[in-house]
Amino acid sequence: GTGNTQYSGTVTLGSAQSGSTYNLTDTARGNHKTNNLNRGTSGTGTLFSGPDDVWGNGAASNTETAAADAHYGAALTWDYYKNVQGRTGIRGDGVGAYSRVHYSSNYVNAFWQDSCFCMTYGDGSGNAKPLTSIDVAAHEMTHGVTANTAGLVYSGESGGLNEATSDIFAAAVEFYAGNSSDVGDYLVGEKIDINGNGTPLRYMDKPSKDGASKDSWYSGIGSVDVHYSSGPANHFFYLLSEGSGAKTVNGVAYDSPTSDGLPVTGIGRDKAALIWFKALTTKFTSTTNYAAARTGTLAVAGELYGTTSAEYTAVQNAWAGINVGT
Ligand code: ASN
Ligand code: ZN
Repeated sequence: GTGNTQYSGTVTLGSAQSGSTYNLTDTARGNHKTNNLNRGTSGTGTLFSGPDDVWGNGAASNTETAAADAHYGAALTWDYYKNVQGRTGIRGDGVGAYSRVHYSSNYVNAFWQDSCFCMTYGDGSGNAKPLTSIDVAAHEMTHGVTANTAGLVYSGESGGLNEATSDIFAAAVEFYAGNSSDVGDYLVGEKIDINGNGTPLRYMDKPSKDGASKDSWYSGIGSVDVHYSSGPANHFFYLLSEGSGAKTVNGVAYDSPTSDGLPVTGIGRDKAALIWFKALTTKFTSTTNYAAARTGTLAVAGELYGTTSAEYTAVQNAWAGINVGT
């Protein structure tokens, strides 16, 4: 079908047909479905269906628009994990999840739940627009991937690494999408405009730009909210991908400092994301902390590229750049 999304322009959506009715079941992606909660807060909601295979009109006032965005974000995330990381579905078993849109009223968040194997989106309130952008979808679905792999406990340092994993793959999926309306960046939630001034929720090049996230590891970081203790790992990923200093990517200007003042030479986001994914799925455990994440990613870099490689050195230097190891 055709989706007229709010954030990503006109896109192709996976749908199913039953008689003369179409519905948002993505048969090519594990039958991932998108359902309407119609402002409710419980239950699975109602599968989006209708007489034509065109979904939404680009405006939030149209009930189907949020569905088009959510369905598209889920499809991109599915495609990214399958085509780039070799993982088919959140559990790796080829089975799709489902999205619920129009959760509650004036709800300014989105979330993943293991219990329903589903993700849920609010419509926003005031300045904050519906929470259905590509990066938010990828962030939430990645919570499902993390829960079904490393199982990083959602508190303390492991909680920060859990959050960072969702932000890292949010960026990776947004770049992978190559969508000209929602271009790839190292910002999280920039389309939602949650602050009403065009700023994103989080910045990966210098996380402290949000006023709360930490740029570097310190003893005691495990006591701050996981959405802020994620900062150093997001910063690590940026440094490993793009290197330190000033740089413009897809028209967005970044300037990433290092805690040790030493430069980092980036290896590109594809290699950085591969290293993080392999560490998440083969090295990290539920209690992995920052020091163990360093050990795990170095082990993966050694396996993939060798311990004398530029990639291995970059992993070491990026961790040193956020005050983990030397
Ligand atoms: N949107 C938030 C997140 O995915 C919800 C939460 O705090 N868990 O991190
Ligand atoms: Zn999260």
